[in-house]
Amino acid sequence: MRKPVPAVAEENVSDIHVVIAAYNEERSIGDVISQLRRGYSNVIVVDDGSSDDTSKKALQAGATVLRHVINRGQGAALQTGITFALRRGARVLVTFDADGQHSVEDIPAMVAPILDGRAQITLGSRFIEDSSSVPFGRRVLLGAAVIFTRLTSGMQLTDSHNGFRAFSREAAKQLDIRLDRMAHASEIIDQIRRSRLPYLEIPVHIRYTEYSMAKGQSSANAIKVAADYLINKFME
Ligand SMILES: Nc1nc2c(ncn2[C@@H]2O[C@H](COP(=O)(O)OP(=O)(O)OP(=O)(O)O)[C@@H](O)[C@H]2O)c(=O)[nH]1
Ligand SMILES: [Mg+2]
Repeated sequence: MRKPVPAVAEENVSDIHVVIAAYNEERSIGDVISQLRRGYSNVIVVDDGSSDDTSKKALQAGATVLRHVINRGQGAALQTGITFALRRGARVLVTFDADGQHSVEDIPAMVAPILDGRAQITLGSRFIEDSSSVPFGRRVLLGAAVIFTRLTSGMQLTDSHNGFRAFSREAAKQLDIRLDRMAHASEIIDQIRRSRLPYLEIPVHIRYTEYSMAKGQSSANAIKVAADYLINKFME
C-alpha cells in the first residue's frame, strides 16, 4: 500500500492552479469544481465552445472561466488555460478532467515532487497500482498507446495517455501545444522528452462511470488520433 501523502501545506495552496478543459460537461463540472475548491483556490475552466451550460455551472461552483467561441479540442483548451495560469503567476499547474474521472485526493501526491524539487513534471498513471477498475477495452487501447509512445518518442511510461499531469512553472512555460485535439497527449510527451526536465509517474485512480464512458473517446477514434500525431510529427 502506498503511504498517504499529507495535504498540500497552506502556504503552497495559492501557488497551485488547476486547469480544466471542458466540453459539454454541464452534468459533471459543478461537482468536480466544488470538490476542487474545498482545497484549492485557483481553478480555471476552459469551456471549449460548449453548447450546454458548462460555463454557467463552472462559474456557479467558483471557477474562473475562459471560453473558446468555437470547439477547438482538448489540446487547444489546455494550452489556453496553461497560458492564462502562467499569466496569473501559477507556480504549479495541474491539468484535471471535467468528466469526474480524476480524484482531488490524488493532487497532493502529484504536486509534492514538484514542490519539494524532486521533479519538474509529474504524470498520473492508472497502471502503477491496482488497475482492476479499468475496463478491458480501455486497458487494451491504453496498452497499445504505451507501445506507440515507446516507438515514436522513446519514452518508457506505464500510462502515456492520462490527462492528469502537474508541471512546475518552468516546465509549463516550455509547453507549446499545437495539436488542438486528442493527439496533444503524445505531443506533450515529445516536448517533455525534448525539455530533458526530470519527470515522475505517480499512481492515480481513474474513475470509470457510465457517464465518462459514454462521453469519452471511442476506440475507433484512437486510429484518427494516432494518424493526426504522426502526420504532424513527420511534417515538423
Ligand atoms: N471529447 C472532447 N473533450 C474535450 C474537448 N475539449 C475539451 N475536452 C475535455 O477534455 C477532457 C477529456 O476528454 P475525454 O473525452 O473524457 O478523454 P479521456 O478522459 O482522455 O478519455 P476517456 O478514457 O475516453 O474518458 C474532458 O474533461 C473534456 O470535457 C473536445 O473538443 N472534445
Ligand atoms: Mg474522460
